[in-house]
Amino acid sequence: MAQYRIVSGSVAVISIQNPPVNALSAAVRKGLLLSVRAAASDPLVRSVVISGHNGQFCGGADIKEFGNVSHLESGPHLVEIFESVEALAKPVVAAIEGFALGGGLELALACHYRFGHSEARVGLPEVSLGLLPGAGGSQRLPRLLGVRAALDMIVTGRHVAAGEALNLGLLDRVTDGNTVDTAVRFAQSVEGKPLDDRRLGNRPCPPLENIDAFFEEALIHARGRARGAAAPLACVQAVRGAATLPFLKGMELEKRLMETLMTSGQAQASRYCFFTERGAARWTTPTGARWDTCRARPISTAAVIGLGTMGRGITVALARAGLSVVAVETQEHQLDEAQRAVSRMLKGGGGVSYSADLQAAAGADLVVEAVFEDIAVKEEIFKQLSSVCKPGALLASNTSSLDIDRLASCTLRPEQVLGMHFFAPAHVMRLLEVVSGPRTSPQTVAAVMQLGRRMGKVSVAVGNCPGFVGNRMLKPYLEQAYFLLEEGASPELVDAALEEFGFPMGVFKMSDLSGLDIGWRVRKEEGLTGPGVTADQPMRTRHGRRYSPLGDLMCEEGRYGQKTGRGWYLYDRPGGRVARSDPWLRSFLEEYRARHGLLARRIDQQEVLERCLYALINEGFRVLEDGVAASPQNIDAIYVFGYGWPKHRGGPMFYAAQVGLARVLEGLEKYHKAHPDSPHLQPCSLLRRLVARGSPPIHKWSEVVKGHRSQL
Ligand code: 3H9
Repeated sequence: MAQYRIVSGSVAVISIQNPPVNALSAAVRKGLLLSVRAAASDPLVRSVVISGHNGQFCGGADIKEFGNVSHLESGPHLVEIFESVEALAKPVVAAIEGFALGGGLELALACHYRFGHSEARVGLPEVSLGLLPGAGGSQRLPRLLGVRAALDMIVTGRHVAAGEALNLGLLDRVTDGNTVDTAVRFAQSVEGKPLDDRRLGNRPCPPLENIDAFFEEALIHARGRARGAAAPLACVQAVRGAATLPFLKGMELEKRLMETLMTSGQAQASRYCFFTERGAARWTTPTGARWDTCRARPISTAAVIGLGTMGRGITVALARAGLSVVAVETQEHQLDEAQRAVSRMLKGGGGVSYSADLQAAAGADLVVEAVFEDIAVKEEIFKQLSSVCKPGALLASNTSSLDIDRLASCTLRPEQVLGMHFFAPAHVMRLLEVVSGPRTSPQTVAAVMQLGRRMGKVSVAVGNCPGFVGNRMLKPYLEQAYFLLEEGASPELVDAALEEFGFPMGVFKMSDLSGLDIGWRVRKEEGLTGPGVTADQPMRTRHGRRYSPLGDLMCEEGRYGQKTGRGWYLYDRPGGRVARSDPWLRSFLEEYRARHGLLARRIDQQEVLERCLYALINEGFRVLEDGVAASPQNIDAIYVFGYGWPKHRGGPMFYAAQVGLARVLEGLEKYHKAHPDSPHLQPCSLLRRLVARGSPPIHKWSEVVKGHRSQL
C-alpha cells in the first residue's frame, strides 16, 4: 500500500501503491504514516521522496470510502499524516508523475519540494464532488500561490498541466526524464539544509489589497456560477480563512466547512455522478453481450454526411479524437462555409477532407449521418450508403428521435446500423446516446462505445424508441410547462423556479435558444397541428388527451425564439441572447385564457417544480420499465451530461430517491387527480411497485425492474 525502500544510501523512497489511481484508502493512509515515521526515526535516512506506483502519483482520497463512515474513520486521518510529512526534519520531495489530484496534491503541498514530469497534471477537484480540499489544501495552496491563483484552482477544480504549474510556482521543477530519479538526486543535494521556509504551514499568505472587497466579489461570482451548489461558496470561505487567519485557525475552519459539506445531500449526489459517469461504460445488450465480453473493432476513419451545425461539431469531435474524417455536404455553397467553420474550430486542417459527393464515404470505417431531421431524406441516404460503403462499415444516424430500425431496414446490413445522438454543440457537450435497434450487433455497439470514450464523451447505451431516453423524458416536462402557462403561470415564473433548482436555463429560455419551430415541425409531422387537423377538432385536445397549442400559436406568429428575436421572451435583435420579458406575451396569454375559458390562478414555484420534474421522472420510470435504459444511473448520466440537470442533485432518478419515492408518487397522484386528461401525470406501475416494496435504494431498483422486457 506504501512501498518503502532506501536508495543511494540515504534517501527513503515511499511509493503509494493502490491501483488504478493510488487513492488514499485507509490501508494506504496507515502504510503512508508508518513509512513517514520509519523515515523519521532511521538515522541512515537523510531525505525522503514520495512517489506513486505505476507512473501515477495519487488520485486523492478514496471516494468509495466517503459513503462509509467506518472506512473513513479507520486508519489515520490525512490531516495528521500531512502534518507529519511537513514537520519531518529531513527534506521531503514529491515526485509527481501522471496526476496529483485532491488529497494527492495536498500530500505534495505538505512536502518541502515538488517535482513534476512534463506530462503530469495537478489539481484540487474536490469542488466537483461537492467538497473542498479538506486535508489542508485550502490553507496551503493560497500560501504558496497567492489568493487569486489558488482560489481559481480550488473553486473551478480544474486540472493544471505541469508547465502552467511550474509558472504558478506550484511545482519547483519539471522534467522530461525519470521524475523519481531526478527527485532522489535533488533530495540528496538538499540534505541537512534548513526547511523552515519550505513548510507552507509556517508561511503567511502573500498579502492582497482590498481583501474584503476581493472576497465579497469572489463570493458573488461563485454564487452566480454555483446554481445552488454549496461547495464553491464553502471553497471561497475556506480560502478567505487562509488569507486572514493563522494556519491552525484556518485548518479548523476548513474542517468545519468540510464536515458540513461531507454530510450534505449535495456531496452524496455529486459522488453518485462521479460513479454514474464511469458506470455508463459498463453496458449490456439484449443478446446478453456485455462491455467486458465483447471485442470492438477499432475505428480509424469516419465520414460525416451533412455539414449543418451538428455535422460540423461531429466532424470536429471525431477529428480531435485522432480519426481521419471526410466531411460530405452535397450543397456546394454550404460545403465552403462548413470547411471554413470546421477549420476555425480545429485551428487548422486536423485530418479532415471535404467532398460534395457521397462516394467519398466509401472507405470509411464509420459513417455518421447528420442531415435534416426528416425520415424520408434519411432513409434515402441510408439506402445509398448501404451500396456505397465498404462491407464492414458501421452506419450511424445522429437523429434525435427517429426510428433507428426503419433506417436499418433501408440497408443490407441492419446489424451494423445504430444511432449516435450527439448534443449541440457536438464537440463540446459530453453526452452521447448510443442507440441500438433490435438488430444492431453487440460488436457495433462496442465499437461506438469505445469511440465515444476516445472522444471524451460520456456514452450511454440506450434502446430504440421515439426520443430515445433524453428527449422522450423531456416531452412530458415541456408539456407540463405549457399547461402551467395556460393555468396562469408566466414563462418568467416557470424559468425562475427551474433555474433556482439548478438548471442553467429554464425551459422557455431553452426553447427560445433551440428554436420553437423544431418542435412545431415535429408536431406537424405527428398530425397534432397543421393542415391535418380538422376544423371541428377541439383546439386543446388530441387523441383524448389534453394538448396545448401555445407553441404552435407562437410559431404561427413568426416567434421562433432567439433566431427571430422574439419567442417566449423578447431579444434586442434576431440572434440576440439577452432575454427580456415581453408585454406582448402577457396580453397574448391573457387573451388565450379568456378565449378558452381558462381562469388564471396563482401558481407557486413548488408546483412548477413538482409538475415539471415529477412528470419527467415518471417517464424515467417508464423508460426503465420498457428496458430502453439499462439502469436509473444511466438515465441520470444522460440528464446530467446532456440536459443540464445540476450535478449536485444527482440526476432525476437520484433526485426522486432523495425526495422519497412515496412523496413523488403522492405528488403525481394529486396532480393527476386535478388533471386527469394529462396521462403523463399518472404514476407508472414501476413507481407504484417500488413504493409498495418500501422504496428500496436506487442500486436495488433493477431487482424490481427485472422480468420486464429489456431492449438492452
Ligand atoms: C479528496 O481528495 C478529498 C480530500 O481533499 C480530503 C479528504 C479528507 N477514489 O476516471 P477513471 C476509480 S476527494 C476511488 O476511469 P482515468 C474510478 O471510479 C478526491 N476511486 O480513470 C474508476 O473505477 P472503475 C479528489 C477512484 O484514467 C477507476 O478508478 N480526487 C478515484 O480516466 C479509474 O478511473 C478526485 O476527484 C478515487 N479518488 O482518470 C480525482 N479516482 O474502473 C478523481 C478514480 O471501477 N479521479 N477512481 O470505474 C479522477 O479524476 C480520474 O479518475 C483520474 C484518472 C484523472 C484520476
